[in-house]
Amino acid sequence: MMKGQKLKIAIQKQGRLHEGSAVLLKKCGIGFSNGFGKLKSEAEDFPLEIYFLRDDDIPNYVGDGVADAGIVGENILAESPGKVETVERLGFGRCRLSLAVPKGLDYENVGNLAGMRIATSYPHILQKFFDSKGVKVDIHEISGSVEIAPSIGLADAVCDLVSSGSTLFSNGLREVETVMQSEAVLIARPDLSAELAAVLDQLLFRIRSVMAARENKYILLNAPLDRVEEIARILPGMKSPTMMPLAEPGWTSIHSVISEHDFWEVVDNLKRAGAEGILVLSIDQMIR
Ligand code: PRT
Ligand code: ZN
Repeated sequence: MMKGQKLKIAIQKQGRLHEGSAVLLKKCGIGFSNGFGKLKSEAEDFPLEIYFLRDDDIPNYVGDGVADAGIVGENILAESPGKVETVERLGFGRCRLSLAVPKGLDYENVGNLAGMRIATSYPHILQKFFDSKGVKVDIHEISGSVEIAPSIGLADAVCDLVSSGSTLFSNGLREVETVMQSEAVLIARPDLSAELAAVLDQLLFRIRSVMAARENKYILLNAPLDRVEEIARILPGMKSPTMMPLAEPGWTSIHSVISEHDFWEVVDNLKRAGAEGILVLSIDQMIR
């Protein structure tokens, strides 16, 4: 494996997806250096070559076969769909592409925007959105600082990426419509050689283990033996909870894995059922 071909993966050089992409690869046990100004880096212990690029360029590099795979926001893919396959959603870089209007503007539905000038860096996605609603607008493509367009008289409304909403708020804009939801995704060329497809599969296996771990917690607790049955019902675990006797007679320690989503509810129920000394740990990888 180490001697064969290397999979070339493109990640954002700097910006909002850089950190998440680099941390994900590192959690997959893939070590690499990304020194300032570096264009590419070889992984130390995995047949991977990492390219550092601008996010907008990643789908094209992968589509043209310069890179084999990449990590990019769905918003970028949707704006310029190319010859790439989406392999996995990665659960970070979450945001939404939204329409926003000046605070004072009356807004009830998209029909209110008919005939207006709308500034955006996502003209294709936005055109499709308005076509699907049967509303005609005047789309102005601008490449950055979309949020200031209304205040300088360049547009009546905007369509931009939003995460916390504070940029819109501080520019006197009100979010009125979600055009699309987005998160980082792993993309790949559809025509990978069998050898590189196998490397991608191996990488994907690790990525899925890291993502599964992120959504789960390891829980340890002590319980009186006469409460074990009730507690086991609250803790489904991966198969069934592990039990280990405590030195104190009549007590046992119980270990299990719980989902982060209903975490607090489970902990409350455990306490009510008589669990004590509850410890919760995060998990690095979870192999299924
Ligand atoms: O240099 P390069 O071209 O690679 O980077 P870039 O400046 O084009 O992109 P970058 O780093 O800003 O964003 C990369 C990707 O991160 C985007 O394509 C999205 O997939 C994702 N992402 C997630 C976001 C945001 N959240 C986000 N909030 N991208 C941009 N924003 C901007 C938004 O445009 C607005 O200016 O943040 C501002 C809004 O944020 P809030 O928190 O105030 O709502
Ligand atoms: Zn960009």
